[in-house]
Amino acid sequence: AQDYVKMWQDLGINLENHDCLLKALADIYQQIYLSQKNRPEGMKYFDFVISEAHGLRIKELLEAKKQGKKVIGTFCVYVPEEMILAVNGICVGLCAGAQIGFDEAEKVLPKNTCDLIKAFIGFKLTQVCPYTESCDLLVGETTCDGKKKAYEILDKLTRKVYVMEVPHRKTEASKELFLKELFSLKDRLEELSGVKISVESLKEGIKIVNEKRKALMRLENLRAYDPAPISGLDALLINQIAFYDDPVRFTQKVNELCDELEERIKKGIGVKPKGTPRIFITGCPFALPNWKLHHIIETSGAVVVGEESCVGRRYYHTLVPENFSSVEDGIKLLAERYLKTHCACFTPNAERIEDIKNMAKDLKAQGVIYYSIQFCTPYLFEAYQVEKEINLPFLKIDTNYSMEDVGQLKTRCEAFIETL
Ligand code: BJ8
Repeated sequence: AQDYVKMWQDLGINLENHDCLLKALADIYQQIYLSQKNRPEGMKYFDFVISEAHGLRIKELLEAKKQGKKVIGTFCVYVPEEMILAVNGICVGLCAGAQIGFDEAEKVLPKNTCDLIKAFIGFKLTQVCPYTESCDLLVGETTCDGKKKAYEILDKLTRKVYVMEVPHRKTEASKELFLKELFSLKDRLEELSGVKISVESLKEGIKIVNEKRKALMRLENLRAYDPAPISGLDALLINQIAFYDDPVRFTQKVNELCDELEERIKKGIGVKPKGTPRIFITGCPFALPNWKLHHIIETSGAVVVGEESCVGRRYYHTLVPENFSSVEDGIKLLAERYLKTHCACFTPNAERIEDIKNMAKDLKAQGVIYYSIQFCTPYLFEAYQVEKEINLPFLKIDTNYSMEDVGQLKTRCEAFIETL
């Protein structure tokens, strides 16, 4: 680990803050993840990736940078990773899921800001994230008001932010606007990397990301079995790692794990007994290391079988066609694909409700838990319509990253699960 210290120092990491973070993480991981029973063997790789999240992976990024590759950070699943790969870049998701640097963050952000935003600003202000520090460019987007305004501040702090406009409607005009934005992003990425996107490189980027999404979809489908072959916590972890691991290696490891899960299903092996109540979660994203709700549910006698979330289905929902003959056509296909993501920042957003219904049915869920991060207006508002249209027992959870309400949430989840 000694050479990591030097690496972190060179990146400008605040070693004292960073040490506290790593220690806290190791403890929580032990307590939440490693204490689970009947985990698949294939989870060993993902445990390893987590243990080396600030070590080996950062080393890989820095080595790639030495060879001229650019590292590009993103905060939202509307930013096309395929285009980043097409300029030979590396894409890393930077949303943050821990209460770090909140005192600092609250000096620059309103108190009533969602914790996801407070966390990425807090991570920056306390200099604890080697990913943020490794990035050559941070791509923000105009989704919710909080993020939009936070990127202005993040740019003051880093001078590296580029914001792409994401429309809020699904009209023809909005589609045109989004397409134009992807062309502008292409220019920015080409300028940064010195690499022009070609039909071949775009196809290659699309292929890599398609394979990753297919593997994640395969994993989701396997969660439909009873007994569930994998815990919701482990599936969540894999979905979180999808945002920063090497995509080709990651895909291979997810597929290997899925092979194992298929074997388990054949033999009737599960993480919990057959007949364990099955919970489906919908709502805000779960940025790493936000494991709170899954942990509460899975220690309350249920198993989480799926997530309609950006760390979940909204990330891997649709593939991009791989046969096109110009860069322009390829980008058009990307724009179409990305606008099939149904985030609550859009209005109207009825497709999201359809997605939730279909997923809950496919995954044989018995109850839906609606998760929103406190002060997240878009998802809090949509809860009303989702509840009205879902014909399943429904529990709404409005929480934040603190551990203060864990006892209360556990009581509510237990009571809910008992009724299923
Ligand atoms: S596509 S969900 S990743 S915008 S939780 S910061 S919405 S106040 S994260 Fe998101 Fe893209 Fe949509 Fe997905 Fe704002 Fe809500 Fe906070 Fe949120």
